[in-house]
Amino acid sequence: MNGRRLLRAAAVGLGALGAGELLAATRGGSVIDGIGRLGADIAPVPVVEAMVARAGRYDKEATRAAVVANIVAGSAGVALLPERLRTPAVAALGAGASAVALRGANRSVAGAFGGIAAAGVLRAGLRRPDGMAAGLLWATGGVAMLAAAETLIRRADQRHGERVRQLGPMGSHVPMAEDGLGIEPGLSPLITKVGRFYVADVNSRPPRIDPREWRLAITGKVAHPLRLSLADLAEQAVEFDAVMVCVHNTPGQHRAGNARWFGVPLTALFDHAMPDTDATRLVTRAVDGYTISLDLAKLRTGELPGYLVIGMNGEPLPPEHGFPARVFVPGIYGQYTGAKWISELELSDDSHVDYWWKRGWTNETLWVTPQSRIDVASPGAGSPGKTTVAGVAWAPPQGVSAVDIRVDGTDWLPVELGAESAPAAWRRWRTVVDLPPGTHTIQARVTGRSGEVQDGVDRPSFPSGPSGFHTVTLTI
Ligand SMILES: Nc1nc2c(c(=O)[nH]1)N[C@H]1C(S)=C(S)[C@@H](COP(=O)(O)O)O[C@H]1N2
Ligand SMILES: [Mo]
Repeated sequence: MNGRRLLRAAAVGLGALGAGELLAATRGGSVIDGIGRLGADIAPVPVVEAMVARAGRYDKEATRAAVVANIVAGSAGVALLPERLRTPAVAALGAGASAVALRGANRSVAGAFGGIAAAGVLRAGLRRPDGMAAGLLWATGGVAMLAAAETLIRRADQRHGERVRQLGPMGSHVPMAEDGLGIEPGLSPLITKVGRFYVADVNSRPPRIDPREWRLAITGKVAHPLRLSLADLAEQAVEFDAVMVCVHNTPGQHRAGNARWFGVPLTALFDHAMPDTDATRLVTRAVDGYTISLDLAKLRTGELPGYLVIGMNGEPLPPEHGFPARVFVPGIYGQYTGAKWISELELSDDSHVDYWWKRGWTNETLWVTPQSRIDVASPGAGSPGKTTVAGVAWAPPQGVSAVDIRVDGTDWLPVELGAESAPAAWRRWRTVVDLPPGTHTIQARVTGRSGEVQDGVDRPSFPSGPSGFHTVTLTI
């Protein structure tokens, strides 16, 4: 086996994947997304953690690129097999790709056909005699078809996004009250705009759910199972401000956003559905197969102040943030707070096993620990020593009572706090410090109203949430 043949087989793999993906994309499906989701579902925790840390906000693009690279490498691998094993190997790849295309977020029969088509093209392509010119054709054809497929899928996503926006306002459009800190360049706004709000989930792309057909099903151990439309829910919804934080938000990162949410208190839904006395957990189940469950008794007493959310910043939930509905408990990390793209709220006993529990994450609901982020550390224009330091801090659900900063590890100094829009929301802060010429480190810490002071010990997200201080370095 020479290198040229391997290269050519890889090129054929790219062409075959392009053909299959394009076929799937004509119906809004995707073989690549299906395989990517399988990867997210089975990757060991260290691999997931490394991916989150390295790929940052481009994790979805990185996943798709990894899928393409693996398919291409796999195709070359097939060419290494003895002739009699190639057909079974390609058939197995095709069957696998079809099966996973049936389980992704936008699972579709077209996706399954795409997997079969890709396998057929791969087998035929590998049979053809060698030739670098042909290889080049396969590769360029493959890239062109992948690009065309990507365009089709993006268009389908855009059309869906527009249909969602056209549903009209979800919540009031009352502007956010000023917090008294005015305009400070670089400081996060009180409300994080959609588009700037982090997106974290196990899918390559959000599921497209048709609002006309969607109903929220409340099932399981209840006296009155319910099926509610978006309009039914909107009638009972209230607005609240809260920060949502991913467990992967190590100090200084932007996997946290503050929004004005519109949702139905879960207690109101329980009043209608009437859970049985032996129901102990609320399982939030999403159309993508993701589940996370919450302690029912704590939801009912308000210790976990949960909502079924249908609006964000006055609009319907955007597809990437869970349209049509998600469960959110302010103060609980995103991974534990409830699913996006809810299909069902099931009242259950303790037998349910959540998505992340199987992967070694704790089955205790993880509270967000208080965190402060430094957004601005900029020397004054005229007098470089006068340095403005500003940022945001959160300690949901009770709220922030103080933020301090320290320079070069010396004493903690209190800063000015912006007004609080709600205890569960983030709060902005600002101060000006005099710094002598040289290089300095600045750290921030928040104290919560519960008395909890931000923990300065650096810990990674896994297994029980991150800690540490955000530290920035600047030179005067
Ligand atoms: N259905 C579903 N819901 C989900 C997830 C998911 O992968 N699937 N990810 C969770 C995680 S880890 C976080 S941090 C939040 C992120 O919400 P956002 O993307 O709107 O910021 O959604 C949560 N809900
Ligand atoms: Mo997350």
